[in-house]
Amino acid sequence: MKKLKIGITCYPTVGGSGVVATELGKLLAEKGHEIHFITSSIPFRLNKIYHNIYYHQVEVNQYSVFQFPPYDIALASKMAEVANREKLDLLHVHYAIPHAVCAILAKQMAGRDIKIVTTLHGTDITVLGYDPSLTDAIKFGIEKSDAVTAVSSALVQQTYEVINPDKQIETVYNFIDDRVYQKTDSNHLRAEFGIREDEKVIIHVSNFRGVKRVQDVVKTFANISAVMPAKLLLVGDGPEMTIVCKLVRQLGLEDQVIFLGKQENLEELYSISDLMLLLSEKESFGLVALEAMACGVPVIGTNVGGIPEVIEDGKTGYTCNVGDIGDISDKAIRLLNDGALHQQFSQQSEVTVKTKFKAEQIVEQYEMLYFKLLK
Ligand code: GMT
Repeated sequence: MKKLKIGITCYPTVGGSGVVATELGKLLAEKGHEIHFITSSIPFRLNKIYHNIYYHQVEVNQYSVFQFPPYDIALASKMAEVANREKLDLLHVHYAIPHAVCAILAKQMAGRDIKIVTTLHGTDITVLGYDPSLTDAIKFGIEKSDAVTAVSSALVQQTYEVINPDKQIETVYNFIDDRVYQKTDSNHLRAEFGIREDEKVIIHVSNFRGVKRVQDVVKTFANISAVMPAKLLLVGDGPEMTIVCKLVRQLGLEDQVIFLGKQENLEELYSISDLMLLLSEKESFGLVALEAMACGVPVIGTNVGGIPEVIEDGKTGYTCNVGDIGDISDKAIRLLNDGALHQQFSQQSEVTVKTKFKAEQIVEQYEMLYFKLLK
């Protein structure tokens, strides 16, 4: 199979879209392709040296006349420069705005028929798609890309509803590296965090934005801990943190809730957890749910966006209505109280990650798409 030269652009510092883009680049490199990350800083998941992964930094001119430094122009220029110098076959951009539009500009600047693949990740459509100052640019980015993918069928559907592009959009699910995300022996952490043997551990991981409804997680946990000994691990940080801390105090849960802030090596935290709660009001996929499932942790999520495509209701976890704290709590308590059911959900979660979301299969799906475009 021909080895390709692929430029990848993503947000390198935060969020699942950057994680998926970087993991994809790493796995493509392992298959022998040459990968060029064109980003504003080194993607944080690019944590080891690969002989065939290159990093090209986008530098933005801060000249005093600019009220807003022109990042988009700098990115497009860098993409065009790298595309020509390295003779890239294609640019794969993650997140529509501004990356897809920059890639189209770069293609024109480079003067070569370089192919553009755009992957939609969620908020680029479900939040930015409703902003009239961006809708037309998103539509343009989608329609002028050579191929467009979205991380769930729900996101494909929403893109047609919100943006109405004249373009075929293919679902390509997210994946995780199951060499990293698997049950590990991190039991020592329980004692270090002061978690007793008889306590159940509930985990939530997010960027603490309003859309994640972290307060619902705390309210659900209050109901759980009223009937069984339990601890809640809150992992991540963001705008809602102050309000969440206040709620924890109001509910008198300070001794049961452990705020961990941003963390790496999440597999160690998942491995001491019994249940994940992902109660977002918008979620195109829910990468953290997949990470938890890979470590054998069942997830209760909301039935919005792509979450029901990740969590099989009644098999690997449950899906509930947004804000229905009563139903979510009942299901959590039932699952945590029933050892046999929990074990069944836990095993099925691992199987689902290894089958429906198998990394090799998904990387192959992207490769097939690339080869089809370059035929
Ligand atoms: O969850 C976020 O707010 C971050 C956002 C991002 O752009 O990285 O995540 C989106 O992309 C992830 C990777 O495809 C998905 O797993 C998340 O579900 C999606 N977030 C939302 O749709 C809110």
